Amino acid sequence: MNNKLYNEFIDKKSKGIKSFAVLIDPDKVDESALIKLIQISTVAKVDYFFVGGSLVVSNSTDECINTIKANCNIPVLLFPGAPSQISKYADGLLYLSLISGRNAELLIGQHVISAPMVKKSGLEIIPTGYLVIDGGAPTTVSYISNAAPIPSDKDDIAICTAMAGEMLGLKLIYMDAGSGAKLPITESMIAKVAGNVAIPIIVGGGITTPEKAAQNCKAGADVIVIGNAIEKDPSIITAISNAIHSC
Ligand code: 1GP
Repeated sequence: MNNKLYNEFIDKKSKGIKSFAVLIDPDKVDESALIKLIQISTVAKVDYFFVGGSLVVSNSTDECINTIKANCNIPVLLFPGAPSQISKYADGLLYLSLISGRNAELLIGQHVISAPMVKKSGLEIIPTGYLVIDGGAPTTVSYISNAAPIPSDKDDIAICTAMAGEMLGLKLIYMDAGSGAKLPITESMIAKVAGNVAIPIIVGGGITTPEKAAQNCKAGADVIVIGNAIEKDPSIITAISNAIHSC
């Protein structure tokens, strides 16, 4: 298995270079909207496309990724809510374990069931500790995961969870307030987690402005993920990308 994407994450972190990932839910874009999104993202120098969601009901993940691959060179990482969303056409897989929850299925159960299929996919697998943080409203991820999120003001729980994930050998930490969160994760929590683990940190959920994206980077996020706000207005990609890359 190659480690190209992960080595890039590590290299960028060591140089303090921040990245921007545009999250695409295959259920929510048709082909012409997707092509427009790809064009804007290419010009804006978006670093990654994350593809997936807590609940993807259409069967269009392969098609979505093939459209991306046919139209740009931006790497595609799967961000799956379930093994059914795995596509061999992507470049890598965020192999998520929901370490903030206590639902054994999302910690290890689904991984066991899908292990042969995941291995056969040939994807670059990046073991990722997934922390869901309370974003002020029930989100799809909090409902589907059937697991309590970390309270937004309990920085210590987030720190200890991320530390445990790192010591278990996970290679990335993904702090997520959930798609469309009313309250994005606080800079205080991001900074404290970043101060206690050495692995790269992805932050997403409810980020809607360039200012917030930049503040999150300054607090210690290495990758900012935005989905919802871009679905509403893809033209914000440019300003957000500039803000992140100026940090
Ligand atoms: C959700 O982190 C992502 O899992 C992105 O959230 O859709 O709110 O940007 P938004």
